[in-house]
Amino acid sequence: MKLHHAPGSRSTRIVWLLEELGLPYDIQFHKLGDRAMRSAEYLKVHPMGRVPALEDNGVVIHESGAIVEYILTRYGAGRMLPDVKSPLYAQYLQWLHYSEGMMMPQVNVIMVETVFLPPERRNEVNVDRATKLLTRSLDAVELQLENGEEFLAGEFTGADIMTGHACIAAKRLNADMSEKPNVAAYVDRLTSRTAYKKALQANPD
Ligand SMILES: N[C@@H](CCC(=O)N[C@@H](CS)C(=O)NCC(=O)O)C(=O)O
Repeated sequence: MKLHHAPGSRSTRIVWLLEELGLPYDIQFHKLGDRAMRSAEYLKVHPMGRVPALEDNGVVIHESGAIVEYILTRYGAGRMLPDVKSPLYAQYLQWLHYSEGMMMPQVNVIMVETVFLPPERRNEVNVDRATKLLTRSLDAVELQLENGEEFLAGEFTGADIMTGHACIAAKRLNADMSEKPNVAAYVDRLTSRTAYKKALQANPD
């Protein structure tokens, strides 16, 4: 498997997953903001010139959530994935998709308005609104974890890779966690995992 990865981006999710599963993989490194990500060659891999993308035995797949599902169903041997007949399966799918559907749009706005745009084009109103919405999106995660659950769908699953990573990003972007002790503890639990720490170390030399 060859993973297209840019450190500090969503593709960290896939490195994390591969490390959790102990699967072998190669990384082709990219740099966020680098024009090479829009080269004709890379656009054949990812038509939007984004990461992550995965190449595997002639298959090319992008969208981090789809890649998580692909790896787990193809290579996970039942790990990190509730049985399809279990009620946890619906919960798993819900939290797998919650991150890109409800959280990451706000993360994108904050990143664009605080990092990517030149200072004269930044808009604080957009940042404030996105930060408030991002903080609100964490309420649902707080509720899910309020009965002492450690993870979003039973055992640690692909849903924690997806929405857990979005919670980690939210904390980094100053979403207010003061009234969300369960989310704060969840983020600590995830970031202390060995596989997560290894994923952060995936950098070009
Ligand atoms: N929904 C997509 C989002 C992919 C995406 O926007 N990736 C960002 C990194 S977090 C990217 O590649 N940005 C580079 C760019 O826009 O040039 C996914 O989950 O894979």
